[in-house]
Amino acid sequence: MKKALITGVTGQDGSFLSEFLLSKGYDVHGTIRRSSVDFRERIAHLEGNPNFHLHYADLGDSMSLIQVIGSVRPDEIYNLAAQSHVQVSFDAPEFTANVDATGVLRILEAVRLSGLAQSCRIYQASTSELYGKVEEVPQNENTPFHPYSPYAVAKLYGHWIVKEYREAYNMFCCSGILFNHESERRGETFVTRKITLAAARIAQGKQKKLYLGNLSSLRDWGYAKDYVECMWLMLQNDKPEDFVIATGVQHSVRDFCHYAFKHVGIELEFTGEGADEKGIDKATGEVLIEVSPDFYRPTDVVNLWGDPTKAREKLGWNPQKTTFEELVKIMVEADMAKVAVERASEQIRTNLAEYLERGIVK
Ligand code: NAP
Ligand code: G4F
Repeated sequence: MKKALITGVTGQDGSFLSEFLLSKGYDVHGTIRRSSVDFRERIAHLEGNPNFHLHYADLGDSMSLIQVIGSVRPDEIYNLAAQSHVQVSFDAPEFTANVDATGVLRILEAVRLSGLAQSCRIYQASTSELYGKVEEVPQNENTPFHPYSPYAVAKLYGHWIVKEYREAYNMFCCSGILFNHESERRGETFVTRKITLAAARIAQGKQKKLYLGNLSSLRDWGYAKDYVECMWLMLQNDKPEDFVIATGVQHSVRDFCHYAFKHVGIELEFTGEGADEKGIDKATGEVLIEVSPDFYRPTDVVNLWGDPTKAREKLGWNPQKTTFEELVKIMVEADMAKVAVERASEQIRTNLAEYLERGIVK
C-alpha cells in the first residue's frame, strides 16, 4: 500500500486530496496544528478511517517535520500547507515568508535527512500569483514570473527551491502552478465564497448588503475537487515537471456576483465606477453590493488567465470537467443549505427560549 503525506490536510485542497487518495487505496497521513479551538470540519468525516492518520507538525518547525517524515517514510508528499491568503500576507509578511518560503526548504531537507531523497516524490503547491503583475495573457509554463504580494514572493522562493533540489540532488519534486480553485469548502474570506455565502444570506433575509473590493479583477476559477486529481497525476508522471493547472476561461469578480445572485433568484445590475460602483437588485432597486476600499490591496493582481494545454496533453487532464457555471451552482446550493440549517437551528433556539419563559417546557 502506497503512503502519502499531506501537509495542510485541514485546508480546502487537503480535504479533497485525502478523499481522492483514499479512493485510490493509499494510506493517507496528514499534518495538523494545535489550535485553541478544534477546527477540523473539512476532514471530520475521514477521522476513524483506518487508512487515515493525523500527526502534529508545523512548517515553521523543522524538528516536527523531520519527525513526521522520518517516521511515516512516505512514497509521496503533497505540500499544501501555507498561509494562503494574499491580503493577509500584507499584514503578516514575515510569518508568510517563514511558512510559504522557508517551510518548503524544511520539507525538502527533512526528506533528504531521512534518506528518502531518491524514493519519495514531492508535490509543491505553487500558484498563479507568481505571474502577479502579468507580463503575458494567457499565462503558461513559459510566462515570466512577476510576483506582486508578500505571499507571491514567498511562493516564488518555494517554487525555485523545488526546482533547485530537483536539479542539484536529482529528486522527484515538482510544482503545480494552480490558478484559483474554489468549492463549497473554500475559506469564507476568499472572494468567491464570500459572494456565495452573502447571496444565500441575502436571499434568506439574514444579510442586507455585501461589501467587496476590486470588482474588475479577473480570475480563472476552477473546481478544487478536479484540481487535486492533477496534483496526483503530476506525481505519477515519468519525470518531474511543473504544470499550469487552470480552466482556460476567465471571469471578473463582478461576473461571479451576477451568476451567484442569479442562482438565488436575484438579477443584479451594476451602476457607477470604482469605489462608487453598486450592485442593485433589478426587481426592487435595493442596493445589495457596495465597494469598500478596506478590501483593496496595496498591490493587486488583476488579470489571471491560465493556459492548461500542457496538463491536458501530457497528463490527459480535463480542464473543463466542471464549468464556471457549474462551480457557482455547487457553491451557491451548498451555502443556501448551510444558511437554511442555521436559520432552522436559530428558530428552534428562539422557540425553546419562549417555551421556557412561558413555562410550556420545564
Ligand atoms: P487553505 O484552505 O488555506 O489551507 C491551508 C492549509 O495550510 C491548512 O490546512 C492550514 O492549517 C495549513 N497551514 C497553514 N500554516 C501552516 C503551518 N505553519 N504549518 C502547517 N500547516 C499550516 O488553502 P487551500 O486553498 O487548500 O490551498 C492549498 C495550497 O495551495 C496552499 O499552499 C495555497 O497557497 C496553494 N494554492 C491555492 C490555490 C487556491 O485557489 N485554492 C491556488 C494556488 C495555490 P490550519 O487549518 O491549521 O490553518
Ligand atoms: O479570492 P481572493 O482573495 O483570491 P486570490 O488573491 O486570487 O488568492 C487565491 O488564489 C491564488 C491563486 O491565484 C492562491 F495562490 C491563493 O492562495 C488564494 O487561494 O481574491 C481574488 C480577487 C483579488 O483580485 C481581490 O482583490 O478578488 C478581489 N476581491 C475583491 N473584493 C476580493 C474582495 N478578495 C477578497 N478576498 N475579498 C473581497 O472582498
